[in-house]
This record gives sequence, C-alpha cells and structure tokens, in this order.
Amino acid sequence: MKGKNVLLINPWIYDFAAYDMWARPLGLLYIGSILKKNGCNLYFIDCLNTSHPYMKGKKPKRKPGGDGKFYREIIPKPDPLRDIPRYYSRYGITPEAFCHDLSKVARDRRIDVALITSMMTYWYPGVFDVIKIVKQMLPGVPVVLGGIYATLCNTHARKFSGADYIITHEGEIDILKLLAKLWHTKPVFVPEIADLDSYPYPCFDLIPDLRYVCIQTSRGCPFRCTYCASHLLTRYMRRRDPIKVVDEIECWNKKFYVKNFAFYDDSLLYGHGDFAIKMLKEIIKRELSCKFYCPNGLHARAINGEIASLMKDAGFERVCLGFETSDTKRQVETGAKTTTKELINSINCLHRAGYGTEDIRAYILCGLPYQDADDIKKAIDIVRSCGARPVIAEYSPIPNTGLWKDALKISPYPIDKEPLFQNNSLLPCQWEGLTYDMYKQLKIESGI
Ligand code: B12
Repeated sequence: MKGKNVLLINPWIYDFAAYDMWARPLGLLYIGSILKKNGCNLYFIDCLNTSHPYMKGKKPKRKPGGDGKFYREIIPKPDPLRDIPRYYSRYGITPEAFCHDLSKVARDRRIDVALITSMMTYWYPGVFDVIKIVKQMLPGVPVVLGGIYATLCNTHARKFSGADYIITHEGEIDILKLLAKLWHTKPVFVPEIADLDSYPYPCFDLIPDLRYVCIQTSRGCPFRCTYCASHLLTRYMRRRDPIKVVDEIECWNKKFYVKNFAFYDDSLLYGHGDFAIKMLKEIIKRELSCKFYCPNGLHARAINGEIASLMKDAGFERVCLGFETSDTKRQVETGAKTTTKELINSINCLHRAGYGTEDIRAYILCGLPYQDADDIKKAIDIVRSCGARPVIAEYSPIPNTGLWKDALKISPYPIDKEPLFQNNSLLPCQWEGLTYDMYKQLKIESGI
C-alpha cells in the first residue's frame, strides 16, 4: 500500500437546519490514520470546512468553544420533500470550492482511491452529489462509501449511491481487505479490533485550522434503547485505557495547540467501572486547562457527587444529559436508561459541583411513536423545576431499531421507502397526539 494516493471526502449536509456542534468525520479520520500507517499518502477534502481559503467573505459565525454556524446556500428541495414549506440548504463549502480542491488534488498525482463517509441517513443527497462529481472529475478512480447512512440504509446505498464499493459498520479492517484485493498487496499494519488503543489517533492533522478535536473513548453502548442505532453500528462495546485517552488529548493540546475537545461516545461515563474517574483525575493531574464538551449527552445515572466535581475541575464547561422522556412506562419500555429520580439526583450533584442552570442541559426526545404533547410538556417542567435547561431533540426513526415498527405504523410518511423522511426536522412520527402545530406551540410556550 506504500505510496498509494488516498483521497478522503467528508460530504455536504443537505437539510432544513444544521448547526455545527463540534462535527467532525471521526470515522473517516480513523480510516485515514490506519491507511497512513500502511504507507498511503492522504488528501482530505472537507465539504464542511468553515474556514475554506477559497471562500473569503463567506465565513460563518463561530463561537470561542469551536462550535458555530456552517456557511449555507438555499437549494431546491429533493422531489419527495417538495411540499414541505421550509427552505432546504446545502451546508458547507460552495460546489466551486469543492471542484477547485478536487482538481487541485488530482492535477499533480493520480488518486488511487476515493473514500467517502456518510452520517445521518437523510443526508444522503449531499453524499450522492459528491460521488457524482468525483466520478465526473476523476474518471476510473474507485469510489468507496462507508459510514452511518451506508450501514443503516445499506440496500438504498447499494442501489442509488453510485459508489463502486460499500463498506458497512466499523470499516477499519474491511477497507484494508478491500484495498489489499484491489492493489494486490498486503497491509503491514492491522489494528486489533478488540483493543481500541491499538488504533492510531484519527488524522486530525489533515485539518488546517484545528480549533477542536473529537475524542472517542469507547465504541458501543451497554444499553439497547429502542430509539437508538448504536448496537446496529457497533457490534460490541469496548473501551480504551483512560490514561491513553488523556495521552491523546495531551498530544493534540501540546502539538497542535487544541484547547477544545468534544466527546463522541455513546456512553462516556457508564459501563466500565471507574473509567471516568480515572480519566478525569488524570486530566486534572496533567493541568491541561482544556475545555470539554459532551454534545451527545451523558447518562444521568452515572453522575454522582464525585464525578460531578471531577468534571467541573477537569474543564467540562457544560453538561448535557439524556433524559428523553418523563413517562415512567416509556422510560422502561425504551431501555430503562434513566429514571426521573436519577435525573434530579444528577442535576443536584452538578449544582453542588458549581454548575449553574444554563450549564446543565437535558435532552428531551420529542415525537417518539405515540408520545403526546403532554409527556414532552411534563419533561420540560421537570427539567426546569430542578434547575437545568431543557433541550428538545426531535426523534429520527432509524431502520431496524426497537421503535421502527411503531414508527412505520404511525408515521404519515413512507419512512421505509425514502430515508429523507427520517429527517427529525419533519417530526416524522407526528400524529393526532402530537401534530406539527402542537410541537411548534410547545416550543413557543416553553421558550425553547
Ligand atoms: C457524535 C454524534 C453526533 C454529533 C455530530 C457528529 C457529526 N459528525 O456530525 C452531534 C452530537 C452533534 C449529533 C447530533 C445529532 N445526531 Co448524532 N450521533 C453521533 C454518534 C454518537 C457518533 C457518530 C460518530 O462519529 N461515531 C464515531 C465514528 C468512529 O464512527 P463512524 O462515523 O460510524 O465511522 C465508522 C464507520 O461508520 C465506518 N466509516 C465511516 N466513514 C467511512 C468511510 C469509508 C470509506 C469506510 C470504508 C468506512 C467508513 O468506519 C468508521 C470507523 O469504524 C452517533 C451514534 C453512533 N454510535 O454512531 C449518533 C447518530 C449518528 N446521531 C443520530 C441523531 C438522530 C442525531 C440528531 C438528529 C439528534 C437530535 N435529535 O437532535 C442530531 C442531528 C445533528 C444535526 N442536525 O446537525 C443518529 C442517526 C439518525 C439517522 N437517521 O441517521 C445516531 C446513529 C444516534 C442514534 N440515535 O442512533 N450526533
């Protein structure tokens, strides 16, 4: 594989709304780092680059912590969404900037393979457009598609994406197998799947203006929540050594001056003994003075007085908790991840550790099959009454998850035929107990 030229592409987002909450194509960057270890040369085009030099004057507003807006342009809606009365946009760099980068990369060398990632199932149009352009501008170059859409909507991707090869699930080993076959060669480095610490750090060094880095301390989740796809994406749970995680953080901090870190785990605190305590103590011991974010939400059950104080001392600015629903029966039926009592207890611990109301956010799922407006209203009230800020997370139905059958029954949209209807912005599982208007009203009344 030595000397082969590999092009990595992170496609555009096409959606009604998108905000950059520390979004990085972490999976693609892991794949890249494995190929680099095997001697490949890497080239990266990030369609979600917010500081692209070609787009002077189109710099979107960014916050000091690294999150912020994407540049966007309104584009025509795909046909299935034509009747939705909202603007639809392409988020990320302009097509001109993309084509400029692509021709620049291809001008001086022959690209041997193009690797494209995918995130949300309903973001596939941006992925398809990237594939189409690559096929036109780099004729004959094999295109490999992987990622979350490619895994969860595999048949759809095979039929319609235009990619030459599709790799599902965690791709580190399968990409090596595929490229070994295509290039008639053997990899010199193969990571040990069971040991996440045998993986090289994701190749964030390909990002020129590195204001934040995403960290994954584990893959998988000990829970099987019926709304979540974690177990369909990762076959079994495993976790890194907490000290090695801090080594990685320190490396980005010392070598690349990165100060902001977002954790991408499905289960950062819960699941493996005192992992979190060890990691947090090590961060404090090394006096890294970095800021940490958990946009994916933490398990409230895992937070006690000690963890809350350690998080505060380590530099967690804000804490996001997954509450999801206040209905006891629904809490149990969707996976028994947390109870209302545990949520209240965790918020109390965070207060005692010095977090204010604005620093504690609790995600509330909105639009689960058969969930009514009253459930959401109650959850908002509970979160408010114990001194945290409620955040509504609109539900996206995902094929083959526990709630999928109910979602199919109740959704007014053909969510199984067309992944675009899995878009959470549509409130795909609206019904008479929670119409789109009721949801809007709820947001206005509760000031969210
Ligand atoms: C981090 C994360 C986020 C981040 C943003 C991430 C980003 N880059 O944009 C935040 C917290 C902001 C976020 C937000 C949301 N998210 Co989210 N998120 C995740 C999470 C936890 C991890 C994704 C990740 O990076 N994993 C780590 C990397 C290493 O894994 P990976 O990307 O899958 O890559 C591996 C393989 O896929 C493959 N691979 C990837 N690319 C390629 C390319 C090639 C060529 C090959 C060969 C292989 C390959 O190999 C990689 C390495 O093993 C997933 C759950 C999960 N377990 O995946 C949910 C998940 C993707 N999110 C989901 C949802 C629902 C949302 C929200 C809609 C939640 C809400 N209601 O508000 C929002 C929407 C965001 C928006 N509109 O802007 C759903 C997906 C829904 C769908 N229909 O697709 C998921 C699956 C969680 C779930 N509920 O089950 N999310």
